[in-house]
Order: sequence, then C-alpha cells, then structure tokens
Amino acid sequence: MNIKPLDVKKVSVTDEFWSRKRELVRTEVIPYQWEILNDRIPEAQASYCMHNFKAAAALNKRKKKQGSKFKEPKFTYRGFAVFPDKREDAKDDEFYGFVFQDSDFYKWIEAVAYSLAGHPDPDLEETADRAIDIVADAQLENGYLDTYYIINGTDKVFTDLRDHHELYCLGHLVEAAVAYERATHKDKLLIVARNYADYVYSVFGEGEGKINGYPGHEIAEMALFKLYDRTGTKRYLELAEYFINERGKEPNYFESEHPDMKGKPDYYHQAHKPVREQDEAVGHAVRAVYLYSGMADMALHTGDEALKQACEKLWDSIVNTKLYITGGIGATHLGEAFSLPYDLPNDTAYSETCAAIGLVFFARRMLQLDPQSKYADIMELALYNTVLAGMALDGKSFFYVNPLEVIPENCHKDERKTHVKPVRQKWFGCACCPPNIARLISSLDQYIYTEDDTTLYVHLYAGSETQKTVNGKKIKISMTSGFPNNGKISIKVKGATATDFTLALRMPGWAEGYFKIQGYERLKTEFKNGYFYCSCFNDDTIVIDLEFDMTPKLIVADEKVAEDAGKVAVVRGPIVYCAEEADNGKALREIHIKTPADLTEEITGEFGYDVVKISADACRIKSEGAEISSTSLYKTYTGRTIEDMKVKLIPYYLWANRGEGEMSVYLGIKD
Ligand code: FUB
Ligand code: ZN
Repeated sequence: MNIKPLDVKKVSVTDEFWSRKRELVRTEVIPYQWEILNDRIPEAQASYCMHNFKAAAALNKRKKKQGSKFKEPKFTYRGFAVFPDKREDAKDDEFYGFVFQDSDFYKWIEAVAYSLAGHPDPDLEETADRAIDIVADAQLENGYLDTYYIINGTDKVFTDLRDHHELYCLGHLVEAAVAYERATHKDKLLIVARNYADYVYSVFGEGEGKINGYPGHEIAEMALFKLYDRTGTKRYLELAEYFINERGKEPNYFESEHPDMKGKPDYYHQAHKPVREQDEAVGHAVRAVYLYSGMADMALHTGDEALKQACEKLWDSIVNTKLYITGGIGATHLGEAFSLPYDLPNDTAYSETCAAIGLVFFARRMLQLDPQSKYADIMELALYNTVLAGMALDGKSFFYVNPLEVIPENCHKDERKTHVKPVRQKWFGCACCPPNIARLISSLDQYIYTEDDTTLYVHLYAGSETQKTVNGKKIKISMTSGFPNNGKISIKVKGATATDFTLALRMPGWAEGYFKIQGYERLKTEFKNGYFYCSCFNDDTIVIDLEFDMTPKLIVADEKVAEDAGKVAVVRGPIVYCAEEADNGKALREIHIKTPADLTEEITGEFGYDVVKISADACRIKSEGAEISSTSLYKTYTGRTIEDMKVKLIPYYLWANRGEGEMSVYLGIKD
C-alpha cells in the first residue's frame, strides 16, 4: 500500500507560526521575486530570467534560431554568468545569466501555484498566465525548451549534459507545471512541460542515434515521477527510471562529453558508480539529495529493494557523518559539496539553502518508503533551522550559504570566506535558493502529513485541517500546535467511528520520551518506529492532546567533529539556538557556557512576534600570558581571567535580522 503526500488542496494550514511565513511568501516574497525576475529592482543583482524567455520567444516567432549554429554568448562563459555592467547595455536578443536561469521562473511559478491553491488571487493568476504565454512562445516546435540554446544556437543542444542544465530546467518546468495545473486547473504550462518531456523521451535512450546520458544536475528524475503520477503516461516513468539506472554506469557518459575526465571518478555528479552501489553521500550536495529523492521515488514506484537499501545507506551517511546541527548539508564551498565524514567547519560552512531543501524532499520520500520518525526529525530540523534562516523576516533578502559562525570582518576580507555573507542579500547572480524557499514554504502542506488508504501519518506538528475518507466515511482531522514556542498539540478526529482509520503520531526524537498524551485511552494503540498508532475510533469525536517537553538542552557533537571539540550548542525542541553580537557583544569565541547552565526561557517581541529567547550562565574566558620579548603574538601562559555573564541566545533561523554582527551556534563550555 503506497504512502503518499496529501494533495495541495486537501490540507489547510492554520498554524500561527507557519501561516506568518506563508503569508510573507504570498504577500511579499512572490511579488518581490517577480520584480526581480523582470529586473525591476535596480539595487539588486540583475536576473535577466524573463528577459531570456522574451528574447527566446521573439527569436522563435521569427523561426530564426531553429537549427542555428551555436555561438558562445559574450556574457556567459562556460555556464558561468558574466553580467553586463549596466542593465541598459543588455540587448533584447541576447541571453544573460547562468545557463540555468530559466529555472528561477519555474520555481517562482511553482510557489505561485501553491499559493493560489490556498489563496485565490485573480491578479496574481493573471500575471502568472501571461508569463506562461511567454514561456510557451519560447518553446520550439519540437518541444525543446531552454532559452540558453534557443537564443545562442540549437545545434549544440544536449551536447553538454554534465554542465549545461537543460534537463535540470526540464525538471523544474515539470514540477511547476504539475503544481500550476493542480492549483488552477489550467493546463497550458503542463502541455509545455509534456511537450519538452516528450521530446527528451524521443531523443534519449538506447539505440542508434539516441543519447544514452542523464542529467548533470538531478531533479528531472523526481519531477518525471510527479508527471507520471499526474498524467498516468508511462513514458515519463520510463524516462525517470532510465536516468536513474544509467547514472554511474561504465563507460561513463560524462567522460564521453569531457574526455579530460577519463579515469577520474565523478563524485561531484554522483556518477562515480551505479546508484545502487552508492553508500556515501558525495559531491555537489543539492545534486546529491535531488538524486536520492528521485531514487526513493523510483523505489516507491517499482518496489526496487536494492534502490531502497541504497537510499537508506545514503541517508545514514548524511545524518551520521555529514549533517550540521542546523540541518544543513554540504560543508565545503569547493564544489558546493559534501566534505569528508565529520568535516563540518562552522565558519567556512557552505550549507546551501537549496541543499537543506533537498534534504527535506529526501526525508519526505523516505517517510513514504518507511515511516520512521528519524526521517521526520531531520525533515523538521532542516525546515525550522537552515531553510527558514535562508529568508529575512521581511522576505526581501536571502542567504544562499548558511554558516554556523560568523565574524563579519573575516567574511569581507578573507578570500576563503567570500562565499559567507554576514547579512542576507537582495538577490544573487546564481539565484537558485530564494525561489526554492518560496516554493517549499508555500507547499508545506505536503510535508505535514502523508497517508495510505487507512492511515494518516502526522510528521510535522503544524496547525492544520484535513480530511480523509476511510470505508466511505469522511473523517475530519484538525490540529492546533504551539510549535515552536511550546510543545502543546491538540488533534481532533471527527467521524472515524467504525472505520479502519488509524492516526499515526510522530514522537519527536528530541523529546526523548518526555511527552504526555491524553485522550487516546479509548483507542487501540501501538508504538512503532517512533510513531504512536491510534485506531478503533469508537466515539464520533476524539481529541488527543500531546505535550512534548521543549526544555532547552546542551548538545555536543560527536568527538570526531574536530571543529566542535570542547563546544556546546543549545537546542530547544526542533529549534537550534545561536549567540549574536547584538545581545552579547563582540568576541563570541570568549564566551563559555557554564554547567549547569540554568537555561532560562523568555518571550521576546523584538522580532515582530513572540519568540523564545534563552539565557544561560556563562563566562568570558581570556588567556593571560607573560610577554615574550621577540613577539607580541605569543605569550608564556600564566592563567586565565574568567568573567561571569549571562549569554543570550536566539533561534538560529532569526540570525542577522538585526544588522551585521558576529554569530555563533557553538560556544565553549566551562564545567
Ligand atoms: O546548478 C544549479 C544550482 O546552482 C545548484 O543547485 C546550486 O548549488 C547552484 O550551483
Ligand atoms: Zn541554492
């Protein structure tokens, strides 16, 4: 029996915390990003995304570029964007930006779709429809759609699968199209997506004249499973399976495109070995988790046990050796990639927002394969911490990189840290993260619950209402939640009498058995894999109250994480905390939490709504030394001065909302 996410329109999110974020996306982020995609925010980095679609549509109309000879554009060098100095210098018929610039629009319109599903808005829908017209006009007659090649010359299409993202853009187009059709019942974008997918299906595969390659940047895999689910058309399933099965096979396809890579295992693109043999998360982190999500989708669709086992090993590799305490992944900026096990630097961390988003995708699919609370714990961790940190409180600036320790001067001056920004940015030349956050937050509905025929799984405690039909009876489920400020949850189930309905409630790992459940006494219950299964609803209305202990805790990393040796972090429920200069002054490295820390909670309104701040007993420790005549840099150690203080901590996702300053998740410890 397949476990699936709930349809977008089936859940209504009423949660105080998440509704605020979702409203922000609807009222601020979506309109702001539309202005950005159209280059109407002069102080932000230019996008040229809609410019490219318009240029491609105009060229396409004149049939000028079909079959045309490829000419490397002046402003893009081997996939890297080199933007014109001034926007006025941009020419109407040139391509600008990264080779995957189209995907920014696709992510944006996917966010629009989810937003419209919960909140109809005729003006926004009109804007979206007109934008879809432009995209449709940009599509070639044969279905091909990637503005980079349509504008620069189509004789080179699919000649650089490794680097040129045409299949990545297909993936985002498909995801957007499925969402838009579901939300609006308009199928123009879906037809565009199907045309492109059909074209890809016709040119990829085994046999004479076919391309037997696969995406250099994964996502088409999971998108094609969605397209198959939506349309029932078998070839999309076959194409997704083909891409997954081909990856990493010998002879390596990417080597045929890039002979200079012969004999060098391609970890970066997860093409170093066939996917079923992969057991360590490696390479570009976003690519990796998008692939693993696709693999999990395939295991779900086909029951392929080897693939499921590979997903489990890859999951374990991430969460046991390569995961930041904040739910971030991809520790190194070199290739935006996973580093070695336990190499989790705090100040040079990459931890791309998109990678945390991809981890959420992977976790949800693992929950479908095998409902174990350990997957939901990580999904929740990534969501409440790194994903949310990616966006400012006003929805108008974003983090791409999510460090766990920042000294702003160092980020400004040290070339090894140029990727680390101490404040969120209005936009990026490579703008993958901001619209990805928008589409995830506006589709939160798909992560709160999953279901099979009779069971509703509650993975995230986010206030919401939904319905489920079991044995022909409509059952109403309403949940209220105090998360993340308090652990009080109330779930009302109405109309489940004499049905096979089961409610599976996740017991978060962080609550470690410290929870109360009331109201289930007249039900049959079973505890399995971190879920409390409740069935045999004999009353028309049952209210189950849960309370999870959110007492703040000190957490230490595995001793193999050298960066965190001798340090602690403070965690409360799903929320990871950090110290900021705004509360504690500079030189956070001197601050040590004293144990027992007397972690005290206090509600603050300084971020515009009620947030739990924590204060802890701490001290500033400075080493003292006797001067060595030859240098002032080193001293002979004579002892330390210890000055008691209270350190104040805020949720990590809120850092850098009060200007530029130092920040640290980990602090020293003084027993
Ligand atoms: O390559 C497309 C996107 O740009 C990736 O997912 C991000 O990591 C960034 O490199
Ligand atoms: Zn990104």
